[in-house]
Amino acid sequence: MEARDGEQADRVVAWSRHLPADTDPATVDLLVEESLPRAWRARWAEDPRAVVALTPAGHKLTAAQLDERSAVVAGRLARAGLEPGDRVIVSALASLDLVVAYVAALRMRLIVVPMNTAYGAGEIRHIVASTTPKAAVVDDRARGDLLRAASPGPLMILGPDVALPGGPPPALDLADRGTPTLICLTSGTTGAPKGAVLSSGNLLASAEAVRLAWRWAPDDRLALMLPLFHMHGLGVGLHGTLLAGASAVLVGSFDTAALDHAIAEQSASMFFGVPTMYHRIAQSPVLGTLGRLRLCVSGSAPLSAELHRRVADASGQRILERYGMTETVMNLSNPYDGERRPGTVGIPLPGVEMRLEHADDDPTGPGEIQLRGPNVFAGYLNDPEATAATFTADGWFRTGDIGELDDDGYVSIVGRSKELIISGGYNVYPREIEDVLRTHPAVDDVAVVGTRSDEWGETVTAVVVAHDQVTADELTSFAARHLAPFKRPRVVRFVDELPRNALGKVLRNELVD
Ligand code: MLC
Ligand code: AMP
Repeated sequence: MEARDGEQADRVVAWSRHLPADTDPATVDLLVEESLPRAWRARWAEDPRAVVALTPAGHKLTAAQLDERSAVVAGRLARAGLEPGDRVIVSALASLDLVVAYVAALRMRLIVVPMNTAYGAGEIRHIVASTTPKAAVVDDRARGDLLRAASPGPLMILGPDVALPGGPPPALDLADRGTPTLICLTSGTTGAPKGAVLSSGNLLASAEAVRLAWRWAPDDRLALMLPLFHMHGLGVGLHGTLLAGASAVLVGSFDTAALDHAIAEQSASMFFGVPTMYHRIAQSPVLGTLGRLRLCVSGSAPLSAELHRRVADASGQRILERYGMTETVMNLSNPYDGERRPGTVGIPLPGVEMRLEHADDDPTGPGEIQLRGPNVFAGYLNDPEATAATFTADGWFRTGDIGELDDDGYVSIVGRSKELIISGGYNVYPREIEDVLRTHPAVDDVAVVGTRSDEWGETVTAVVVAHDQVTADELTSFAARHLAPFKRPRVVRFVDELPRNALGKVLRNELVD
């Protein structure tokens, strides 16, 4: 027991390096506000006139308006028959209406299923079948039609303005830390996409951890250019903004001119991006303006030390790299005060415990990153087997990422044990692409791998054995008809045979450049 207490103290010391010097780690309780909606309401009451979100054109939403309008939208949704625990797909670009609709859903304890706006019929069918939604909020009529066609029962298709008849608001803000709040489709370490169920406590703990670690304050303004259908934009960007009582400029999609506008004309103080965005920034005039921001964060994919240095040299901005995952929201981060070490993802965030599980007996080398903490989800929807496989017998979450610790406790991610390609911050699962390409009549065999790319991090590359005349363009177009555009292979290589081991497993490492 004594050893356990000692271990616990080590962990608190490790993450306390994220706290301001005058904060006693013993007083930090990430879940004290119990749920996101309760925490948000407390912020709105503190300063009802504060702007919480604005558009690039300058349209603003105040705390009081978000409180009032989200209650009105909750009244409409309740009148339409939605009840706590019902699932709602949300698939739209960021807008003030979308934020109101999302907050309304969480306040009345609907479970939100975020869905990429690039998804086509096949992906949509899978999401609808696995999450059985009652309603969907979309900003595109064609996507609404695909959703309706995919649904065996009635599915209410709504726009972000939720233009339904009004009704009395239902009970609001009753979520507690255990209330299921998001179902995010992800493949975890293996297999087909599964629904990771995140509770309000998971989401609150992570948002509070980064609020503390990054000194997120009410006068901060985030240039929010990430999509709101993935954890980076939603669980960090939007949840953190509302929790800090701060504001965000909602930019529907990323471009460097829009970032320049948010900094120069709308007083943005922070920017969060994936490495592809920093790659583009580094080649554009906005690089010179980046130094005006209080904080720039990178995550979702590895940021090369070279790009980190290039941005620092040209702008004075030392990007803070952090590491997260859909199932665990935010895990590790470089410190705000103290060294931001290029090529590393820093140290565990407040509340997060991390260990490296070594395949061999060498405790100093790389090992699988395993996590515990209030940020870690409880499991996959209707999939106890996958849930059991992703936790160790003693209750740690297996990330499938391979990490290495340096002498100062900074972690570098040096590989992945899961079959995953990360292109521009989007996850692509080789098996899904291979399954599609195999249905092409000319294809005998195929392996899909990620090859190195300066812009995208990894490029989806198909290595194909074909028995008939077929061109790379033909295969790419074929894939594009069945998959979201970001998943289609950008490179196709033809080979006579795929390298396999004695058990017939493709040796993917031999195909990566
Ligand atoms: C767009 N395209 C991509 C792509 N994004 N191709 C490969 N990988 C991507 N990520 C395609 C488009 O469909 C288009 O295809 C072509 O590239 C040109 O599009 P573009 O206009 O240049 O791209 P753009 O729209 O600017 O998108 C690039 C991007 C975007 C980097 C802004 O990919 C993006 O927002 N990425 C962030 C994803 C994210 O939020 N990840 C967080 C996951 S959460 P075509 O065929 O029309 O030419 C997570 C946990 C954590 O990982 O730790 O955060
Ligand atoms: P997702 O399943 O979309 O949430 O993606 C999570 C995965 O993104 C992690 O398991 C990592 O492999 C990767 N990832 C996130 N942040 C980083 C980072 N800073 N460096 C390297 N990989 C990262």
